Amino acid sequence: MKQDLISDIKGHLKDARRVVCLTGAGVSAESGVPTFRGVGGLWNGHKATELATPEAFERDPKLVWEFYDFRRRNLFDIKPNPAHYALAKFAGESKKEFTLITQNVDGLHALAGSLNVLELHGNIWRVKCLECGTISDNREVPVTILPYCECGGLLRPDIVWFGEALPEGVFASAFQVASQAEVILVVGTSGIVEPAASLARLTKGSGGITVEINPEATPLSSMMDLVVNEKAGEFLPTIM
Ligand code: BJW
Ligand code: ZN
Repeated sequence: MKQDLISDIKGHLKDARRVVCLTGAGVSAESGVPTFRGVGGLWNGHKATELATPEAFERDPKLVWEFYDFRRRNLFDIKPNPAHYALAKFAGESKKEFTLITQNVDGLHALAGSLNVLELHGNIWRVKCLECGTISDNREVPVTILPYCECGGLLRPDIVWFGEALPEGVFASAFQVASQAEVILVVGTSGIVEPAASLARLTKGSGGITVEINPEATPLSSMMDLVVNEKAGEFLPTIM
């Protein structure tokens, strides 16, 4: 059964010219990064999803920065896992038009060697000024709390919180490649956060093959052409 799935997916990948992979927190789970909605998605009694809002930052920027400082400290020693490396290798060697779209802000795909990753939800290693809008790299660990811009404005993580628009150019590119993909691999995402989750629907709607890799079923599972209930780091290297 598993062998059949592997050869089915390999066949689809071989035939396709345009391939997209959408990843979520599950792709970094085997590196030791907690997922959002799984065990470990709590910090000091706060749900990660409750701190990742512009309202939480407005109410208590120090608390929200402490949460991101904790996440940065955790990430500091963390390495990409075989899933990140398999995707980077596929992009480099397959001669396909391959686009990696991630919801993750951890930067692990780039660390594994993936280029031009479309980061839908921003990056934890960048900051954005609330006053002048300047976006800059900031790899401080621990981060200064509270950090300020040269202009005097408060800096926030350059991350897309609930209710905020995704970076326009990034989402437009993701929308375009997902609409044109012949195969989309949806890896390690609960598929409940929009508009990211709809990228798989776009591919399906334009006749592409949809493949989900996730140890658990998700709301996207029923529309997928192929579903593999395996861990990304164990399965991706076998198909890529
Ligand atoms: C494994 C594994 C292993 C475990 N291998 N797998 C339509 C309908 C309803 C609501 C909306 C809608 N459109 C928009 C909304 C609102 C909202 C939304 O989607 N809400 C839903 C929750 C209901 N969306 C937004 O607000 C978005 N903005 C927006 O739409 O703006 C519109 C607008 C337009 C113009 C002007 C203004 C506004 C923004 C969404 C931003 C999401 N941000 C976050 C926080 C980032 C901050 C941070 O990192 O601190 O991004 S939320 C959080 O969820 C994070 C993630 O990227 C995202 C997705 O989570 P993900 O990756 O799926 O993780 P988990 O934990 O949920 O799942 C992990 C999975 O891995 C599980 O399935 C496991 O089984 C699996 N797994 N181990 C493979 N080894
Ligand atoms: Zn500024």
